[in-house]
Amino acid sequence: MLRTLEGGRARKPRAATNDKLECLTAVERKVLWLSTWMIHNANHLRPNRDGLKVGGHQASSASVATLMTALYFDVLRPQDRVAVKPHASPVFHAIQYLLGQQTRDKLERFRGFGGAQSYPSRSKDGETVDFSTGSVGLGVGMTLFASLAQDYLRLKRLVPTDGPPGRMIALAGDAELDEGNIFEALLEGWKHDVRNLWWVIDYNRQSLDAVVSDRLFGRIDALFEMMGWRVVTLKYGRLLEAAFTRPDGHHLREWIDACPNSLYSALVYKGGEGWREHLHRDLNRYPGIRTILDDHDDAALQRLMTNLAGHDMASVLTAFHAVEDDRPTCFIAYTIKGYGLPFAGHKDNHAGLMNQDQMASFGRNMAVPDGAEWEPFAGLDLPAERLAEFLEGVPLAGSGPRRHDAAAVAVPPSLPVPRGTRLSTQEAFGRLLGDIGASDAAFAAHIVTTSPDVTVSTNLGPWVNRRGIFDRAERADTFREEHVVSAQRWAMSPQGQHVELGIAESNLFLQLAAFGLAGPLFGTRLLPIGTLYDPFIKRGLDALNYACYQDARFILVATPSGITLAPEGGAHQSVGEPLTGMAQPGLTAFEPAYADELAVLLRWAFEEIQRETGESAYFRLSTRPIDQPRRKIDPDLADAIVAGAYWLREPAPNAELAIAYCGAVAPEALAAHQVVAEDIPGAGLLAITSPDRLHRDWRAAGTRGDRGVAERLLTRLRPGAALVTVGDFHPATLSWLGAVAGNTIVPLGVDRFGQSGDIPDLYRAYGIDTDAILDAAARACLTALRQTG
Ligand SMILES: Cc1ncc(C[n+]2csc(CCOP(=O)(O)OP(=O)(O)O)c2C)c(N)n1
Ligand SMILES: [Mg+2]
Repeated sequence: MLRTLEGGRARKPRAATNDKLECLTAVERKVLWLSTWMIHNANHLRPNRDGLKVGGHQASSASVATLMTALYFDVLRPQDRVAVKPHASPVFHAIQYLLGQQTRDKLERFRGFGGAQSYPSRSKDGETVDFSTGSVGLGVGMTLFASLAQDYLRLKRLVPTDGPPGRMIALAGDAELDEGNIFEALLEGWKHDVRNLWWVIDYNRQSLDAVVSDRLFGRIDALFEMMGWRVVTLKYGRLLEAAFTRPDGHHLREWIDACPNSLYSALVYKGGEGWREHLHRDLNRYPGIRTILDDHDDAALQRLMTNLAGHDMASVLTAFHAVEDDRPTCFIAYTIKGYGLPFAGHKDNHAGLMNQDQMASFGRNMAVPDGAEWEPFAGLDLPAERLAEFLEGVPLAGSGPRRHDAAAVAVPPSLPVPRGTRLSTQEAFGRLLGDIGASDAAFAAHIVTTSPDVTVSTNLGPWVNRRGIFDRAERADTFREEHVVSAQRWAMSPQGQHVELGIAESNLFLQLAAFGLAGPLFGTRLLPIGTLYDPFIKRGLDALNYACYQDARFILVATPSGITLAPEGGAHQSVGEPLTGMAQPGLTAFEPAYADELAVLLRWAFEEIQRETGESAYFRLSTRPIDQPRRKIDPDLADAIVAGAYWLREPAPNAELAIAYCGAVAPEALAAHQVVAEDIPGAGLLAITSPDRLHRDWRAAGTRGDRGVAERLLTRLRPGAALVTVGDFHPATLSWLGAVAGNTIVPLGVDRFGQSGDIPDLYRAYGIDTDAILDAAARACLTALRQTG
């Protein structure tokens, strides 16, 4: 149901000058044309080699042409950052083209290789895209966490604060509000009192398949207001508002307000005749309505009845400019999906494309001459010089690069290895970070940690005790003030360097994405570290993928992991995450066994996340305390640890067997190796710190034409020698090693979960204990003998 306008309690509007309004209206027309033409060109005019529909979203684009024109050509300031709903990409590219930031060549290759991207992409489209979008809902949530990141930097004076803060703006489709991550983000944002945030909802009441339920949307205002947001509803344009003031006009308003979404959409599609029929049927008893109907021919009636505020430039500008404070604001802008196009309002229009005839007729309406389809000003009523001058004066034009080139943060040459003869990697992580927190190392000021309600149980406690929790306001640690003894000191202040999040893992990844883009977005780099339980990576996996896709840089510490957290049991055990770590572009995965390895890797990660061609890093850690090797790590060993593997026990030349282990199963591998070595004295024991790096290097070696790390290590064995791999993860994580140098492999690992127990029971049940390794070694040796003689 179309709802009644509840105007925002914003300030007195500033009227746009007529001159500006004329220019913006002309530009809007061109934006609509170019976005439509770009899609048409890609689908109908470009050679098609594979017979696939190219696609593009003409209807979704038309829906936001007014809103985006208003934003990009008038409202946005250089410091503002925007996430555009994914399927409005053509509108975005058209806008950048008119601003001189996008080439015609790329528009012509829209959705083609190297062309303008189907969905706005930071990494593929470059500079002009502030936040990538594609998976609906995530771009919207991202703006909220970017706003928090901006507050974090400004409150600490890590960025200049003489200028005003940027507004973080999302242009969202209405159906994006179906995504749970939006609500998770809203609640988190309320807790952190986020500011400078605008969500502009393209309220066309249509999703991909359907017209949106009337009842669902009855609650939007209340929801945002409950979270402390201002809600500004842009419902009717000036034509309709004028009609409502005519005699009996209020009946027209009531009729539209009560009109179900599906009927309104269907009538938009049918046009003037359809409106007339329904209005005659329902409102004929009011003379004023009969006069309105008589005054409008079908075309004019269609114009009137579709005159929603989201397509009315003056109304849109008034609403945007009226908001001058930093309160988060949700604009609900009523629009029509496919506005101005032949399939406007049709429920099946999401993937609809205009055919050649429709496009030709649209071109005639737009007065675009044949051959001038890409011309920026062709067919517009205003002189080209006036428009060019207008474009030059747009606040965004000529404002310099949108991305900051933030200085790198120097990382110390080494991190002190936590002391102790028996340690778990999780404990080592806690101590490493605690030591950094206690030090006065300059780089520590750039570290920010965050965790979804597992700060203490992932061992961030020592760090937080040193560095405090971030909050906009100073808040005392009540337990401490009341002298209640606790190991955790939780004072909150703007100086705090830990952002405590609620349990939603999706928020964790969006927060890491925002912190991880602090350099390019705001001008100062942060070194973000997020901790969570390894299996719950899956809960936020799409947001993690989203963060990596936009090349945000952060360190993810997933702990505890695997069945090694034995008594914790089933639902907390992770199996496939190392494969995720290998398969996720933009993320390098590590699973060290020892504290000294972790110290080397964490230091490396602080640099890696700052390298231009670097990646984010994922550490899979364990709560299992194990005996630590007594050794000093020399530079060669450090390099090998980073490269992914080294011989913990060197094999004899041409050895017949090696055991390769990764992570917390090191004691079982060592024990098995000791037994095996009695029969096969030259057997090797390979420590693997990163299946991911090893695998990548193996593939890259083929292209480089050298042997690569894994092959160089394994060719120390005799050709076809037996190899047993073992780890607390899916066996596929390492089974590929058999192919590197043609070894006879028996991969051990975990392929189920769901059992509590202690480590001996579980390792036995899942076949990764010492006996299982010995059995596998015997089998591998027998097979190797049979195969290679
Ligand atoms: C997570 C996710 N699920 C599904 C899709 C496929 N999809 C793309 S657009 C869309 C509907 C969007 O509707 P709305 O947000 O209202 O946009 P508009 O009406 O403006 O096209 C869907 C389901 C997607 N992009 N991301
Ligand atoms: Mg919609």
